[in-house]
Amino acid sequence: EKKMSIYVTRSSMPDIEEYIKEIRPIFESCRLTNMGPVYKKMQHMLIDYLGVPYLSLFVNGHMALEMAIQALGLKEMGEKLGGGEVITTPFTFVSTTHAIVRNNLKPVFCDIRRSDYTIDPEKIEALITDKTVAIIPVHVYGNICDVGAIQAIAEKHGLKVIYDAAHAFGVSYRGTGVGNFGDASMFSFHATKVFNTIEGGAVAFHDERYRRVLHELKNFGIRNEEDVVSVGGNAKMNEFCAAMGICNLNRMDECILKRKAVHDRYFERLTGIEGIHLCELQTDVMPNYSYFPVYFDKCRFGKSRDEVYAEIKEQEIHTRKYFYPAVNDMRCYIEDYGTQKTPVAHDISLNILTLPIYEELALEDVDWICDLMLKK
Ligand code: T4K
Repeated sequence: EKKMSIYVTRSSMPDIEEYIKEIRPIFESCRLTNMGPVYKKMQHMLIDYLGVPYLSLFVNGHMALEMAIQALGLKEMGEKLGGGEVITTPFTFVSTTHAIVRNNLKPVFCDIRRSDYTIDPEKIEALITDKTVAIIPVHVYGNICDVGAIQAIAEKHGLKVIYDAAHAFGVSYRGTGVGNFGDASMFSFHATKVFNTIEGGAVAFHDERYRRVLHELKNFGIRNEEDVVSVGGNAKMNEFCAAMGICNLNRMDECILKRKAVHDRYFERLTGIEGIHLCELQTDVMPNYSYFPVYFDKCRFGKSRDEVYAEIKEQEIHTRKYFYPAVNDMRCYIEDYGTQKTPVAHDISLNILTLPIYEELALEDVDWICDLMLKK
């Protein structure tokens, strides 16, 4: 019997009737966008769910990050210094680096830790110069960075911290929502994420001053009909996306539990296999099971990451090499950067594979994927 294709993820979908119920008032009122009532309702629900003081919703995670950088004034700080630098990691989706560069800032790539693939705090200080304005670390795969160490470095050197929390929706550390760390955190609500609004994103922050700034930046800098105060763009979340968010947020806990079952099954099947390294759950952290990365050591496992990827793709199992190439090795960055200075990120990007994980993935399919991978 031919099996269906399995992809690295599959969007979480609410019941269609429930979505229709949420969008009916939008049809009736003809209020489709520009921070309408559905936007506001979802914003409040999310502030509650994420346990953050302030949250601004965006058209996607990328624009949320670009505008968080803008709101914090990093570009202007950089210009005063004759070109600002931002310390970040190359082991991420390219969006993180693009957001920095598109703000006329220079990314400075710091290496990552082997344990959880987040920025290595011990390597940050050596990269700080008199042009450094901020650190933009990534809670990659939903793993929380060493927020305490990063905060201490930032305070010592007077730097801003913006977290790319695109993968970390709903993750918390000892009961504190991940969006509370640093000056701001960006979340992505893309279709492929644990929580989706089709396309969408948000910036969480705790300084009330950023509320109006972000609100204006994503709406052309308009304060009121006759007053435009900044050179903003257009990055508002529309009402249909917000309605999708409301439906999906109602199912969040159930969705995370189902992901946990998939995660636990992979763990059970792959723990202790020679040459396979799994990402341990972090202590005191409530995870969201957003990705399931596996590191392959070809010498010990017998097959390389690329061999496993190709072999199981033949069976219509589409894993992904998140994140390969490392950003500093991408065509648009390699000339100026390259991975020589970030050997750990380089090695991880060459040998890591993210396996399918989503709510609807059957445990029998997890077993099947493991059987195929482990076949000698
Ligand atoms: N920072 C980080 C660390 C990020 O990971 C991301 C996004 C961002 C910033 C920026 O946030 P956004 O601006 O995107 O909100 C995907 C996503 O497009 C992207 O959101 C995500 N990271 C990245 C890690 O993955 P691709 O190029 O791998 O997507 P694609 O189209 O190949 O989709 C992957 C699989 O997902 C498909 O094989 C099937 C499934 N899928 C895809 C779509 C589009 C669905 O089930 N439903 C869908 O609608 O980038």
